Amino acid sequence: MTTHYRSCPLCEATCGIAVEVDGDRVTSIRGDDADPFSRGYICPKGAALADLHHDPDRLRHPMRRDGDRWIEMTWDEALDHVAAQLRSVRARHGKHAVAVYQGNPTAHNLGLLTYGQLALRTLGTRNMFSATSLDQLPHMLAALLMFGNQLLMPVPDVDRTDLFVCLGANPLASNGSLMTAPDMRGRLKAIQARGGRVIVLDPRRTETAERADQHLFVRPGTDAVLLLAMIHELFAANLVRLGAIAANGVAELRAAVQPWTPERAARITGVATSDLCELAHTFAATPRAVLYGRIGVCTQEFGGLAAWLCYAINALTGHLDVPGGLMFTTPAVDPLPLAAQLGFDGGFARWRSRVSGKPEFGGELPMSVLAEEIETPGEGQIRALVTSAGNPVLSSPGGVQLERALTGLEFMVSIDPYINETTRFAHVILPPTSALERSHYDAALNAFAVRNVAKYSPPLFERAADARHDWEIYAGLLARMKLPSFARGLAERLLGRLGPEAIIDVALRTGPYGFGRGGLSLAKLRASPHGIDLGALQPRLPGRLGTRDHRVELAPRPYLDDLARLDLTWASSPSGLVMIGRRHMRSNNSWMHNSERLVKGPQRCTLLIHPDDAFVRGLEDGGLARVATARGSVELPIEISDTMMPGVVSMPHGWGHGRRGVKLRVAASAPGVSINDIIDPARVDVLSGTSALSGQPVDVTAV
Ligand SMILES: Nc1nc2c(c(=O)[nH]1)N[C@H]1C(S)=C(S)[C@@H](COP(=O)(O)OP(=O)(O)OC[C@H]3O[C@@H](n4cnc5c(=O)[nH]c(N)nc54)[C@H](O)[C@@H]3O)O[C@H]1N2
Ligand SMILES: Nc1nc2c(c(=O)[nH]1)N[C@H]1C(S)=C(S)[C@@H](COP(=O)(O)OP(=O)(O)OC[C@H]3O[C@@H](n4cnc5c(=O)[nH]c(N)nc54)[C@H](O)[C@@H]3O)O[C@H]1N2
Ligand code: SF4
Ligand SMILES: [Mo]
Repeated sequence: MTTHYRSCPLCEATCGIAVEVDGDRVTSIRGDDADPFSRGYICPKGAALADLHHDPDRLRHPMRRDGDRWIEMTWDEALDHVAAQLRSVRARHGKHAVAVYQGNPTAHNLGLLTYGQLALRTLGTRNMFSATSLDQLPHMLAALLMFGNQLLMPVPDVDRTDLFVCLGANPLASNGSLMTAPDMRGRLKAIQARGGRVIVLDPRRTETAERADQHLFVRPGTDAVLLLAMIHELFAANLVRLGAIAANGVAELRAAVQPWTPERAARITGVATSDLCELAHTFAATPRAVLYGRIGVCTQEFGGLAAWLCYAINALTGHLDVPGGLMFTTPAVDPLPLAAQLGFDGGFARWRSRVSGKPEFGGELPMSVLAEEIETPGEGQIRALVTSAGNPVLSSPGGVQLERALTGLEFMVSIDPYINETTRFAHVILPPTSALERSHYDAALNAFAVRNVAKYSPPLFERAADARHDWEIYAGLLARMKLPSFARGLAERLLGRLGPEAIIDVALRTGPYGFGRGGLSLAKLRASPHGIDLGALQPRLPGRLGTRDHRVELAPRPYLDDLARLDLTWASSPSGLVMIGRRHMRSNNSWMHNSERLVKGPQRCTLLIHPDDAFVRGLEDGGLARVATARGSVELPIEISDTMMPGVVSMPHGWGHGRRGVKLRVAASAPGVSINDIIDPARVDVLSGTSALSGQPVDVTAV
């Protein structure tokens, strides 16, 4: 029996885990008490890493599809075939005919972050897609327009704040996002223990709200109105104090908030005028306070505006770049220069999508256009698709339309360990090693951590014979693609042999903690298996800013222009039933329902509805509801609960495993239904192109 220490790569919390191994079996996974960041915390998903590793449904060899049958291939056969197919499509239809979709685990996988990025970006296609446009794009856009770099997203300094205002996030279920902070329950308790307060604004009284000092229901999609009115009140009460921040746009912002009085906002948001004003005053008056907004503010019709205003309100009250406020990190591996070198450049609306004219962001198009770009004939049509660590059939709105589109592709390859709702359409699946067979460094998530930390995890198991890491799959493909110039030379000669560790070592040595004797290096991290704490967050402005004049932009033009749309939409008060999502601690997007230990217990794919809304529709707890939109309907069990705001229902995403051809034996036993089958893909934040996952109008009836 041996114990290995490493980081859990499943969510953004990056918990330290202690994995006990007997031969080639994992016997237990616990929290690592000696990890300086997570201090022994672990959630139920951490232990499920063992299930993923041992899962008999996890693919161990490349697979080729022949109709409904899957046939094993050797790696050479598979990589040769995939490269030849992609080259053929490029030769016949041009480079934009090959589309790419990168999913969420990319951010948790060093090989995908480095080699995957490089390989996919060097394809040179405009049809790049990722989970970004189903997720944090509005935050990235705000970072680009306000701070001058799309990766410069500030994080809440939870460990030193005295007032944590949480808008559209449920860290007690999600374990935090764009806020890497293991054990958020403990960290929020610590705020309260030092006399501070936690305030949650959410259409559901969530797990986080239950433990907060105050919870306010806010109507889905109205956060921008709420924040505008709070800023209106700040100006009206003369409470705007920028502190040490140098910023442009204060006067423009002041003018922009004038129409948004607290009284008007109350009618739209459902937050009482007195509560809204009190919140603004308390926030301004608390020296160490932070307002943190996450996916609930991003993935809605006004996600762009809301994400901007979340950052802006912190800046206006002197809570940006100060301890206890919203801060920029100093990660040991700085992703800003690294991303630029890997071809991940910033930019917005430099071009628009072919069919419906949605804006590019960071070289990617929003997921809301993938299906139409495949299905609409003409110059520039997508003919081939590479999916990498993603399951867009379940994770993007319009799942049914996307399924239809996928069947029309000339070629599809998926780099993925499972035959799931998406990859079953691939012609070839290239499965990577399991997370326990490869090394790990949180190159992305450390940049959003509430403390500066660094930790390297070596591979735990010797990889299975004939298994390939994600990075090796990409290196193999890139070499065989015979792309012109740069990529080919670099990939074949250099990167093909080095591996992602070498990139991290160089980045560590040249990073902020690397220089001089005793500086950080991979060797130093190897000698510290529990990880190294590099201290609390430090003020970074103005040096860190990428804006031309090194000042924060408080009122970028695209946002001011978008206010007219907000005004038009909320000319009348909201009505009708709308739907939101929710996350559960024992689930992780769409791909962890094949773990017995995680899915056991009561069915979690249910419809939450307020008692009054249930009563008028004759719905009974435990009965079956039909939830319908113009896109179709799904049926699922009803859970009546006063944790819901009246007028709002909730169902989780990532379910719907009952589709034909899915090879997930455990998930098939409680398949659930997919919310994204009925969310309208045309509902987007028009400004940023991000899908509006939240606030979908629905009809609910008893079955
Ligand atoms: N309605 C609704 N839709 C949503 C959301 C919502 O809140 N509501 N949330 C959105 C958000 S925030 C996100 S991030 C997306 C997620 O959307 P996706 O990223 O598309 O989906 P996941 O469910 O994370 O699927 C991950 C895929 O990666 C594979 N995988 C896991 N680990 C690895 C690995 O190491 N290497 C490789 N190559 N593959 C791997 C899994 O088998 C699975 O197929 O969903 C979005 N969709
Ligand atoms: N257990 C688990 N953990 C996860 C994931 C998972 O699937 N399961 N997914 C991971 C991923 S990919 C991400 S991006 C993060 C996301 O992490 P979080 O942002 O914390 O995500 P959620 O838990 O979905 O919390 C979003 C909250 O927004 C609320 N909400 C919905 N619409 C609105 C609105 O219009 N306004 C406001 N104010 N609130 C609204 C919802 O009720 C919900 O409570 O979680 C990550 N961690
Ligand atoms: S919270 Fe759970 S899933 Fe996330 S890193 Fe920690 S153990 Fe892993
Ligand atoms: Mo996400």
